Amino acid sequence: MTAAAWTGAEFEQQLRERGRAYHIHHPFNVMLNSGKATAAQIRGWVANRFYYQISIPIKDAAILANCDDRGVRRNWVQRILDHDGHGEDAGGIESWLRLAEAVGLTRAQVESLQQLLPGVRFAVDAYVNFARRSPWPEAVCASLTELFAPQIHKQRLATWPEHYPWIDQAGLKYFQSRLALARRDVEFALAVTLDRFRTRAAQERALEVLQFKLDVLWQMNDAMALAYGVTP
Ligand code: AHQ
Repeated sequence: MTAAAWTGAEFEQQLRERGRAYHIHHPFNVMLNSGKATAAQIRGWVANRFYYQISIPIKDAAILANCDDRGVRRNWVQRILDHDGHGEDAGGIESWLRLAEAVGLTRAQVESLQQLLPGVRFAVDAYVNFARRSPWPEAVCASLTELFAPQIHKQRLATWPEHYPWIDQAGLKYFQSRLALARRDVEFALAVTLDRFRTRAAQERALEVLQFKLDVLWQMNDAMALAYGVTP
């Protein structure tokens, strides 16, 4: 006897409950946002997260390449523009490079990926390759870790200026920009997920996909904690 499918509200609640494994709870992130990080640990985090940032538009282009739904593509294409920039908007990758300069790195150091850790590279590449090889609704579902992202961006904006006054606050623009963009993106991705994963088996698969992406983010922090140390 197969279990009955969850209602939309029950399914959404199941997705949101996975937030307990979000990387806001990782000791490395807790250290960053509680003011205990050294400049070296912050620089390591910014340099390594750059690889995630430049990989997001590639991941989203993989979703577009696999997606046969024009309505979804019309919405999803905006994500690439948000990161790569368009018209007057220099984009999120440029904002991340300004964050790098604000924490004392050069653009060349970050763009060279010289500081990229194997564990970060492999986790991010796993995410991009998942998007390339999986049915596009699964890759859409994987982006739902952003259900929990506004909280982590708000936490940085609320704590970094006080804990790290040496960082020019103009460098925090990326986090500010993501507050609205993450909410907009995740609203659409959630609607697609609720619409496309209908049976209980499909809904359980969606939870597995979300857990995979939560593990990607968690592993990035594991690699950085091992390389740069973590202060509890
Ligand atoms: O800056 C982030 C971003 O642009 C995205 C896109 C989205 C996706 O498509 O998987 N996820 C994501 C995330 C961003 N920032 C992370 C952070 O901690 O700053 C959080 C991350 C996410 O929650 O997946």
